[in-house]
Amino acid sequence: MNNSSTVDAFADAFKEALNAVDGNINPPKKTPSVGIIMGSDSDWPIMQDAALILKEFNVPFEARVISAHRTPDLAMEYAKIASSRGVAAIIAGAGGAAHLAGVLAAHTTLPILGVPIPTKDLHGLDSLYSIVQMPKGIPVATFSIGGAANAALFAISLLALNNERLAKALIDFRQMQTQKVLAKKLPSV
Ligand code: RP5
Repeated sequence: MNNSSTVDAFADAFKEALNAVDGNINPPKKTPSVGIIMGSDSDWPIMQDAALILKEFNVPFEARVISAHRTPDLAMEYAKIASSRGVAAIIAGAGGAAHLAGVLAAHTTLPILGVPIPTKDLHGLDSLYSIVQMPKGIPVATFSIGGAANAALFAISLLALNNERLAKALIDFRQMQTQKVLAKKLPSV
């Protein structure tokens, strides 16, 4: 087997494994447009906000636990073949020494959207600094601490560049938000 067929065989086996492994929260029926990756299942209460937004916009996604430190090979392989699997953007959430988004970005030119997870000791500032301070040449778009919903909306904006349905859905979403704000009432004093 030459080098490239070894890589192809590995990629095929990996693609199969991706859809079979437990912990693949949303095994995609359709090709996933967005990958939601997080360093631990403890990140899910934050990262599910991204999943809920993508579901609301009917964007196919997958959600998986992959750790930059504890499953480094998987992180690399996920990023390497994401584009060939139809993934157009990856939302990566991690807490503490949060290298996941940067490691994924090192192995793909797909847009990587980093979500700093709040932490007990440093309240997510550690996660924020770890994700936002990428070296020149390997960008990660960094969102607010716990900002998974905005990361998903940003991913949808990227997809909407070539998708009229999503472009219109984003406008509708903004209009709905406007209506909600206009309908707010303050208590009387
Ligand atoms: C990070 O370590 C994860 O992203 C998570 O935010 C944090 C703690 O992980 P667990 O100890 O809960 O698995 O890698």
